[in-house]
Amino acid sequence: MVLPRKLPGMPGWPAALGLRLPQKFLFLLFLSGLLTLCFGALFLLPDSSRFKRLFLPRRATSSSSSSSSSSSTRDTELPRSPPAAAEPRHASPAAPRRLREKLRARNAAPAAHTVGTGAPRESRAPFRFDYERFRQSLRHPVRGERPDQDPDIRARKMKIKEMMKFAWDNYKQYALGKNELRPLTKNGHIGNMFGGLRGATVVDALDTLYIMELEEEFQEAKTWVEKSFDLNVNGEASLFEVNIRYIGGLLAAYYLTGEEVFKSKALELGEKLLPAFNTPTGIPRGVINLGSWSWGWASAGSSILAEFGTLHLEFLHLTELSGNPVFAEKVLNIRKVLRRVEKPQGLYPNFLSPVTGNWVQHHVSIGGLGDSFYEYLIKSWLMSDKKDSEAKKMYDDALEAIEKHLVKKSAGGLTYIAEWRGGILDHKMGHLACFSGGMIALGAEHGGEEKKQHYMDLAAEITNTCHESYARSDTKLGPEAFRFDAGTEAMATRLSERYYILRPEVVESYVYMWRLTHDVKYRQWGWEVVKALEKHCRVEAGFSGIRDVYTTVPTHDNMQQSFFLAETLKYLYLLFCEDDVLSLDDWVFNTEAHPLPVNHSNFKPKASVQ
Ligand code: DMJ
Repeated sequence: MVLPRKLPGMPGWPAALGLRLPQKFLFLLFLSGLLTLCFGALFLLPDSSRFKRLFLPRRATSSSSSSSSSSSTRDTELPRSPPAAAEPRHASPAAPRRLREKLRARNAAPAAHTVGTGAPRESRAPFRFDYERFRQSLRHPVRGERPDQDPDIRARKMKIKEMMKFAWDNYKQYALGKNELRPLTKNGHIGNMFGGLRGATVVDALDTLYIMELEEEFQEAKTWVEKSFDLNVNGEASLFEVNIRYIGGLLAAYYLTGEEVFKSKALELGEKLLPAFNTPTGIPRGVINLGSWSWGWASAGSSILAEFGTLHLEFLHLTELSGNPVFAEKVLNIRKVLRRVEKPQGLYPNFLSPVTGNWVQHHVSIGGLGDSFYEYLIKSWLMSDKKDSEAKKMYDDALEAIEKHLVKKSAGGLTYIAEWRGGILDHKMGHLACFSGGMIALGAEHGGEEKKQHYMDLAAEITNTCHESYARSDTKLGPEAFRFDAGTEAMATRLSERYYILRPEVVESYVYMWRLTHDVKYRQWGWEVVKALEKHCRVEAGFSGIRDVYTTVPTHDNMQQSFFLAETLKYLYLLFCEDDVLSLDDWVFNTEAHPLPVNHSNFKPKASVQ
């Protein structure tokens, strides 16, 4: 500290008090402490304090003056970060102020069910999502029988409903509260993907039960969530799996029914996922310890594209429902890192270091490890009511690179998407990659006429190839992966790739192709799957995967996967519903087939009745 020099003939004021040097020093120290204290206290005054407004610049106080100007009214309506004490633990170092401002600007745009549209509120009033307003914004009823439906089509739909009831009843009887049913041994399976969370099948099944109007079964599932779904668990969980199955399932159940329990569980669980983002780049690691509020890392290494790239839809809805911007900030930051990193040939490799933000190795795939990242780009754009043009551009560019480098035609004329290993192609397509027919069709709808036709053709060709992988097997179910080499076309060549675990991706593409073309072959292909499931996968106490699709005396794997109820049966059912049941105008499906609503930005609520 520099003390002012005493001028000749002018006693300094501490000196004027007759103090010695050490005393002067202590006095000044005390004085500066007092000043700091007074200034700091200004920030603790109530927002309305006139005194505060006198001393602090207008911006710092504006959130309090909600009624004083239209812009500040909007400001108070925006989602707010939690109190300072709650946030730092999760605050990513890479979540800059600009991002927050962007998010605020986005949320300020008028939308059907966006935070920030409503009458001015008290700045401290708790945030409440307006569910009624959201329901009004839907353009179609979410479910329900259509009286004029063709009786044969209706009968098929009812058959699929019966399959769902059978799958649920057996799960309930033998495995309720466990994650999956083991239908041969008639017991439950817990596994290690969900970090101690239980009831994956319950949460995954909720919206399917609701859509199929299995009312009693839906109530059973809801009661389990209310009474037995425990979030205070300890253990290592996959961030991706917890997000797509649990968060996605709960969000969809809330939006469909308005039952608060689903919303509060989703938000509580969402909070528990936030420590995963505490990395130098803000790119989350794949595994998180749900019991720990600390860094919670269970594994080192790289993060997987399909995992950190498959959070966007759910996290935006967590912000939408809570008013807390932190969730959206996390995923917008992921977007930013991905936009900046250099893409080899325009492609996105599957592994990225959460520490450096660089690719770890150059393996590119639209199947496992990459798949739903691309899906979430196009669906982010659709979910934003086509406002998120950044996502659309990233999707368009990625698809162009994929088409240029990975899309191939076999000698027999089948179009497929190969995998890429540092520039060398692996002529293999995984079952997981078969969702891409539906995705490309969904995106094609929104290009110009020429592009639209081009991408619809590509989507149809890929879906046809995936159908071939089913048609060429003895069970009429498809293998985990199929190849196009050494004279093989659309068949597995390795023993380890012959299994079928009740996966949905092929029927998922049938649904999109059906809804967008109304070509009846997609319904026929879907019905072939129903028959094959009944014949080869239905056992006494549920449905089971099989170990080899190329033999008609199949060996069962004794597992009824939760995604069979969330996705496979839901997509099959929707294939035989009218288009306005979970209409694509109102909903996007997350990668576990949980419907999340489109944010209708031009929606005007009905004038309120006086
Ligand atoms: C599901 O959990 C999701 O569809 C995920 O995106 C990929 N794998 C399974 C189903 O095969």
